[in-house]
Amino acid sequence: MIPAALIEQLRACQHLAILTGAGVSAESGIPTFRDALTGLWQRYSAEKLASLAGFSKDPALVWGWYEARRQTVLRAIPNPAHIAIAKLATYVPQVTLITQNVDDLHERAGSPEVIHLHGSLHHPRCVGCRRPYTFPDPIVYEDFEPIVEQRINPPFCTHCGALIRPGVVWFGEPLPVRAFSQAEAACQAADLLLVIGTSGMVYPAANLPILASRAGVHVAEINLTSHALNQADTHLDFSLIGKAGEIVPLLVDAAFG
Ligand code: BJW
Ligand code: ZN
Repeated sequence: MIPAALIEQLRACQHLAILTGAGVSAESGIPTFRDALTGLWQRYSAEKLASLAGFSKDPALVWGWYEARRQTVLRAIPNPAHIAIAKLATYVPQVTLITQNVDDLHERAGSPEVIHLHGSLHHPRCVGCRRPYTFPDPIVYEDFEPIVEQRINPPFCTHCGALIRPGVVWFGEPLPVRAFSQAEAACQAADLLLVIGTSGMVYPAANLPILASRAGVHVAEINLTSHALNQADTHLDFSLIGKAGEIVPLLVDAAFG
């Protein structure tokens, strides 16, 4: 059941900010990080696989893991949550879509602009000259078993010969400065912030709902389980519990259908 007050606020909204996390892509078959049993950090070591120290120690292991995840994403398709979010841009005058996800499912669902706070699986770069690296064709390996710990030969830069690294933000690394400042500005200037499918445990992204609520922006959470955004001082105006792929289309239809 979608609260009538939220439907009204969405309908009247001039600037909508949306912050998404792994839960929005879960129904496309992409594992989240912290969900019990299925979360990536339940099965794999973040220190070994998602840190610069881990990459420096064993780049082939880290590349195997990221390549398996990229292959999973290439085979995945946007779900009704991505599609309903993309539709919002046609109804609301200004939409700022901010994602912590490293997949491209928002783009493939048709969202015109996406702010990626934690980078992308699809945009690796050189650790030396920082030039972007383009994956060779064929992009999809037919015989690649996704999500298996297997080593692959890391790519090297054709310009300077240095190692190529996955284009994601690892623990202890700064977020892209422009992306984060755009996200901060939007979360404080919007009328409404939808926080969809994130545990709100990773900083500084987890500060965005706090900034919004301090600026008087209404905040609505959509999640399988309520995290109350992990902050006693975040005023959550609405908490909609359920699958993003069901609730987001219901909300968009209720407001604009
Ligand atoms: C559904 C659903 C369905 C499921 N429908 N919902 C302050 C305090 C403590 C620590 C720190 C702090 N500030 C910084 C830190 C350190 C650290 C941090 O936050 N640690 C915490 C874990 C304690 N942060 C950093 O290191 C960041 N960098 C930094 O702070 O730099 C400072 C610096 C400045 C200047 C110079 C140098 C440094 C970087 C963080 C990078 C995070 N990277 C990752 C990996 C990306 C690469 C990869 O993919 O491998 O990003 S970690 C991982 O978590 C990934 C995600 O984007 C991120 C957030 O996860 P998300 O999306 O919330 O997923 P889950 O799994 O946690 O939650 C899923 C949710 O979906 C759940 O709520 C489910 O219920 C829900 N759900 N199905 C609806 N169908
Ligand atoms: Zn280079």
